Amino acid sequence: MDTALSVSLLGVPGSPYTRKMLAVLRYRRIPYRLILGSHRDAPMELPRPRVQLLPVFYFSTSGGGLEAVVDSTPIIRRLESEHPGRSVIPQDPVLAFLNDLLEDYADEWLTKIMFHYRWHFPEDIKNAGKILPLWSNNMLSGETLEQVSKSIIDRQVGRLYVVGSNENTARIIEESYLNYLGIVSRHLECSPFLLGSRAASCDFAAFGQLTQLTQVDPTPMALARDHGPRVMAWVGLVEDLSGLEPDPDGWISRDQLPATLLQLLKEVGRTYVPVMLANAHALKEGAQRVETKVAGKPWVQDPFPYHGRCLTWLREAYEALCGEDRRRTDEILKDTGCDAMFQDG
Ligand SMILES: N[C@@H](CCC(=O)N[C@@H](CS)C(=O)NCC(=O)O)C(=O)O
Repeated sequence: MDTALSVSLLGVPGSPYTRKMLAVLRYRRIPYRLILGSHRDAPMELPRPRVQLLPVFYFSTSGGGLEAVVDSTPIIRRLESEHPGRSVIPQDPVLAFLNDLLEDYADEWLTKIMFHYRWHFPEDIKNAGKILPLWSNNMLSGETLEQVSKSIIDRQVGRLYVVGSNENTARIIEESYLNYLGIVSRHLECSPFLLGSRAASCDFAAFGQLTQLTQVDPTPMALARDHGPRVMAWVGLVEDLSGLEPDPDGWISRDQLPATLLQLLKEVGRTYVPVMLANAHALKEGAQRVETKVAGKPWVQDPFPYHGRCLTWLREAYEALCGEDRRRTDEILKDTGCDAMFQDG
């Protein structure tokens, strides 16, 4: 397979992170080749990644070979250095930091909402059980589809606990989706993207999860239609931003953040922050369970080592802010609840 001329990646339409990366590649006008499928469908000659996640990117190595890389957030930063222009990372260090935070919130909290709705209610389970196997092989016979559907449902419903979706947390997750739809709808009334008139990586991260929530799974799709049609429409727009000409001055000003962005940061501080902090605490103590409260309601889940690493990366980004940048960041985060992540380290 000729992988030299373009970026090659392996992924499927039902993977929010695959959708995130495809939208980044289109917006950035980076030629790419999508190999449709999961790990078991990957061509034999391609290397395997260390962790079996989607999407997998295949990058050329200096020795003329290929390396298989996963994890969308660092891949976006790598693409920035290898393909200049049409950047999705704001230059202002304060905005770049807010972008990191909002990208991680989308990747790690919105995905809880996505996975919860996909595998919690019977109608959604039935829908995903049919569509996901067909997205891997659309010529499955009806009989095989029944079998594959059953096994994927058993596996994924059995993994709800991984994202922290359980009877204790279901209402918290559902409430946070409605809050998110409300805040982002109001934001989009005044701004095309989260950080201004040009798209940032945090937009693409949100877009990835929202492709599933607003276009695939029936329950969250109906909620988006009723409570966030503007968000639903935005997802259709962000899918292909290849024609958008980014204005060099299109980022919001660090000194005039829209009120709706502060509301979104408060929502981040209300949900994702206590869970990330409690997770880090559980990992440090070697505890069996993460236990905390979100808006006064109990949140219980298994510890998740990857989230511990996300928190470390965010803290490193915060520590790298100097002088006036740090001061302004602190001012923005104050009263959002997000400040707790950077005081506790
Ligand atoms: N942090 C990773 C997360 C990637 C991820 O979780 N991918 C999902 C599909 S969207 C996956 O491969 N999950 C493993 C599985 O379903 O077995 C990223 O940003 O790329």
